[in-house]
Amino acid sequence: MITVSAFRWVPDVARGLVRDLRVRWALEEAGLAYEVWLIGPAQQKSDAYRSLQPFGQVPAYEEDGFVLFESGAIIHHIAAKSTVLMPTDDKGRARTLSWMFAALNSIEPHIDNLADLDLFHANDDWAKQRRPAALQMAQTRLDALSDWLKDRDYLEERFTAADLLMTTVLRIPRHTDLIARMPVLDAYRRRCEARPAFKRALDAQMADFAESPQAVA
Ligand SMILES: N[C@@H](CCC(=O)N[C@@H](CS)C(=O)NCC(=O)O)C(=O)O
Repeated sequence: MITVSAFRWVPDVARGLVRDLRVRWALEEAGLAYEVWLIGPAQQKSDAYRSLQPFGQVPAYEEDGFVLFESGAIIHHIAAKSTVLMPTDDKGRARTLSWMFAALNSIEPHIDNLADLDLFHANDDWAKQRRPAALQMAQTRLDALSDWLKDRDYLEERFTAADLLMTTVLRIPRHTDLIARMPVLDAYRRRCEARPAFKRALDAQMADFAESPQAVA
C-alpha cells in the first residue's frame, strides 16, 4: 500500500496548494490506490517523521517500507510506473525530466519567492522594496514559459508528469492576476486542471481539511 503524508490543517490561503496535491494527482493519473497520513506540527518535529522527511515537510511517501521525500522525486517515481505520466522512449523520458526540473528549479523558486513576500511579509518595508524585482524575475520566467507553450497544448507532445508539476507551480500565485493575464499560461493551467484525476486529487485534499476545521497540534 502507498501512504502519502499531508497536513491535517492549513489556513485557507494554502488549501489546494499544499504539495501533497501533486502526489495525490500523480497517483490518481496512474490509477494507484493510496492512503493519506494526516499530520500536525508535533509530528512534523518528531524524530520519527524526520526519519521519513528530513525537513519535517509534506509530502513524504511510503510504499511497502520504501520511503521517498521531495515531491519531484516522488512524482518521478510514480511516473515511472505509468505511461500516462511518462513516455516510454529514453529521449521522451529525458525531455520530460528536463521539464520536471524546469518546473521545480527554474520557475517555482521565483513564484514561491513572490508568494512568500505577498502572503507573509506584505506589511514589511523590506518586502515592499524587494517585491518589484521579485515580480520582474517571476514575470521573466513566465514569459519564457508562455513563449514555449504558445503553439503547444503541453510542454512536450502530450500530457506528462512535467505538466502535472508545472500546473501545480502555476497555481501558487492565485492571490495575484499574474497567470490570469497571460492567456497562454492561463489556458494551459486550465487544460491540465480539467483532467478528472486533478479534480479527484483536489477534492480529496479539501475533504481532508474539512475534517479538521481548527488548527491542531
Ligand atoms: N521541496 C519540497 C517542499 C515541500 C514543502 O514546501 N512543503 C510544505 C507544504 S507545501 C511544508 O511542509 N511546509 C512546512 C515546513 O516547511 O515546515 C517538496 O517539493 O516536497
